Amino acid sequence: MTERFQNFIDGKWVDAANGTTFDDINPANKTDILGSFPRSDHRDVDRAVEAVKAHFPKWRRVPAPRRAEILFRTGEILVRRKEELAQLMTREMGKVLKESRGDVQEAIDMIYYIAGEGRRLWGETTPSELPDKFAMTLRVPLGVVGVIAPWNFPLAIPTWKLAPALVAGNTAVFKPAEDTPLMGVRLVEILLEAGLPPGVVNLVHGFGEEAGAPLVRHPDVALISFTGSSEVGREVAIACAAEHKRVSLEMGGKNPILVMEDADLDLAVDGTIWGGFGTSGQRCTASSRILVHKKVVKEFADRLLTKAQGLRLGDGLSPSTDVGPVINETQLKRIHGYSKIGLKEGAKLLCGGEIYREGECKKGFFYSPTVFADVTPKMRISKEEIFGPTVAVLPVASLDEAIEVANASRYGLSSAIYTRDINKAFRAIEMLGAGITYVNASTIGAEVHLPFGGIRQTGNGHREGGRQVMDIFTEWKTVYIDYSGKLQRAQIDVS
Ligand code: UN1
Repeated sequence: MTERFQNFIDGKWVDAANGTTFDDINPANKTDILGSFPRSDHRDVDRAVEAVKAHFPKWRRVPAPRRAEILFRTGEILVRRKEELAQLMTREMGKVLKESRGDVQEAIDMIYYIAGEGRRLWGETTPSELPDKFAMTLRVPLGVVGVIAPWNFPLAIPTWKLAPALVAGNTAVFKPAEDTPLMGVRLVEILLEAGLPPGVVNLVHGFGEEAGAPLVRHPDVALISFTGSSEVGREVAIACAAEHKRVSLEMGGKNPILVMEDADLDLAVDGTIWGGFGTSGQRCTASSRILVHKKVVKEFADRLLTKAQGLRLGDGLSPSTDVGPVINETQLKRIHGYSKIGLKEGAKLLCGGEIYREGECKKGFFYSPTVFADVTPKMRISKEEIFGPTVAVLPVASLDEAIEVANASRYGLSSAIYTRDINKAFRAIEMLGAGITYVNASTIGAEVHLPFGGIRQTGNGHREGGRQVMDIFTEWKTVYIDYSGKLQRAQIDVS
């Protein structure tokens, strides 16, 4: 029988108020159901917000180093259970086991890093313009925050959001993606085991329109932290604006790799394979546009083709698998739709372009690693985020042209350049319009202690990771202390 999982609201594991459920399916084998989960609606969200709101006054007064200890313990449990969680993640989400281990590791890294903030959370002191007066700034929590997480990093991304939210003294309602609800349950269980008081994080499962939207609209939620598509992000931002609510958005990407004529081509091919087909291309940082100098584009494409054709598709739990399934049927069809668009637009299909149904793979949602050559900047496959194992190779005539094409995108998350010329590397660092630029490395693999985020339609000015993440989850409080014992007027009592 299918195991039945629940929401965690007000200290209890409970079903959705409406009693309905949805299934959690292994994308490598759709007959493997991991469990059923509550299909929540606004009633569950309202109860969860009310519960965490009631707990906020107490939690904010727990000293930050004590709050951080709970995070350190959470990290220790994750370290202990890393392998088991990684296996479950692969079963739930599909990515190959070594990447699931990386996902758990990224959660551990973020939790340890942010737990350190418990003994920092620095403000500033600065001289006052008046004598016998002291001035300083403090970070204060916002209150109730709403965390809406994606399925592609089912443990890492929720911790990017929950760890800083909690260390700063906020309470949170967490809605995991409907494709990876079990990882959400495990994370909340582990937080509770580590000593998090039950009212501090509530978990509400469900779909965006039914459970996400009421959270976004709820007047008692001070901040929405969202990772997902730019289309949904826009809706989230509009709804938040109506409530004057703070919103942090991490959205799409169409990340370019520039390959210059002097590049180490094998290195650039390896970076393209890893960035384009790792996680089956389902990262917002995935390398999806490869802008190659025309002097080397033929050679590059040949070598890329050989490597891409050598990739083995299969269940991510099998050690021989290079590329796992994509997340679900809708995405599979969408990805395939883009291959048809690419062909119609006149791009040259070098490999892939089809739903892969060999052997055991017919049980799941597999798409062949796909490479298009002779792609031009105007084609939709070089402009729109596909979020699948599809790479477009575009020939360019110079570094300047490559930068121009790279920047003519509605997105601006990650970027990379392969070159042995330090002048070109620095030009790219300066000119590429993206939140992240790699030199001689692929577009994926950001580290937790550096800011992560993008420009244009990728983000809305915030950065996750790094100490910068604390600017999302705290409000600045400015404090003046006048110890002169008399009325002193700023700007007026000047001598
Ligand atoms: C994402 O795809 O949403 O840099 C995040 C990377 C990972 C995070 C990706 N550390 O690829």
